[in-house]
Amino acid sequence: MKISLYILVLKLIITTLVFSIEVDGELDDAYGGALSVQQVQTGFGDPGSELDAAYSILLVDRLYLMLTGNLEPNFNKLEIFIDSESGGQNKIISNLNSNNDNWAEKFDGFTFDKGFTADYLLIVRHGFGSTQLDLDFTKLGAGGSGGMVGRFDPINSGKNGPFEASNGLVIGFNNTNSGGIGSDQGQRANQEEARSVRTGTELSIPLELIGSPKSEIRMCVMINGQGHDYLSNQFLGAMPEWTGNLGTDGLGGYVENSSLGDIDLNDFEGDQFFVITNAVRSLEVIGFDYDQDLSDLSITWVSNPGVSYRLESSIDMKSWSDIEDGIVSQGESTTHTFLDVEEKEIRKFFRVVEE
Ligand SMILES: [Ca+2]
Ligand SMILES: [Ca+2]
Ligand SMILES: [Ca+2]
Ligand SMILES: [Ca+2]
Repeated sequence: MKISLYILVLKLIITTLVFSIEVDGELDDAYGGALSVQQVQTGFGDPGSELDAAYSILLVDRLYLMLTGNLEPNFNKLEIFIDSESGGQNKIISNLNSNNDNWAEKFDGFTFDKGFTADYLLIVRHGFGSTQLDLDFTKLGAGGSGGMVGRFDPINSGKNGPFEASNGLVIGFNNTNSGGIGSDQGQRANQEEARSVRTGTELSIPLELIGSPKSEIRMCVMINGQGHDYLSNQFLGAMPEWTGNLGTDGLGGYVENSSLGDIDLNDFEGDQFFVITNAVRSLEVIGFDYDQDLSDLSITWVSNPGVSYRLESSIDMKSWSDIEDGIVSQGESTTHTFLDVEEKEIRKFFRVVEE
């Protein structure tokens, strides 16, 4: 017999289910597999600047992004273009955009692959005081705006995150990777090594900030030189084998006082963007059943494969105690059953925590 009486309790559970993504510049298991892996060794030094792989997960109202690799503290720019709305710019037109950090002037005429129309840009600069990270956020196009939303110092603050910016973005940064891809510029990267890197730049982006996207999100990630005018060969989606640094002109040359207008990503094989198709995973308990005859209590929740969970209970929602841990995920949903539970014992609050 299933009792509807506990629907009230169920609602309370929904609000307290917790997934554990820590924004600390370190890859969490909850991300799952890589969405994009580097194909070419870096032309920006090793250790220097490299992009090994990209991971992402959407949870409730946030997009989490983990870019493994390194960013040299010489003002190299990590540029993350986001296509999360219809419309936007397939070709960057300088005077349609906010020119924070002088990016728009330098990208004037730059063209993305067919199918990518940029709506937002995140810039991570590394180098001020040799240790600091600056974060810029830009909404492209008419009515858009851009500027610095935070300055953080992972080295001197003694932690890798989370650091919260003024607009709700959260960043974590761990630059200690010494493995991953090598620096024989343009040669095929060892993708197994690239996948083994677990540190780099991690971001938590409020979905509201990027237009509350309802369908897939596309990202074009690249590492640029200090003036936004000398591109490396480090892109995700990755450049094809034998691609060296693009430079200013797409051929590796530096052209003073010029833009990246000669660069058209359609000229490089494959898509230099990746797609985040994960439907938003709601933190949801989907079943709470008490069998009065057998005195069995079953709790079912939406789960991630390959992780484990802990169930906790509370009588006041303030202090919580473990009732079971190490519950191995059963896949897309997980059910845990407690046998012989007295009815008064279920008049409590329950919550599920990802371990
Ligand atoms: Ca993390
Ligand atoms: Ca778009
Ligand atoms: Ca490396
Ligand atoms: Ca391309």
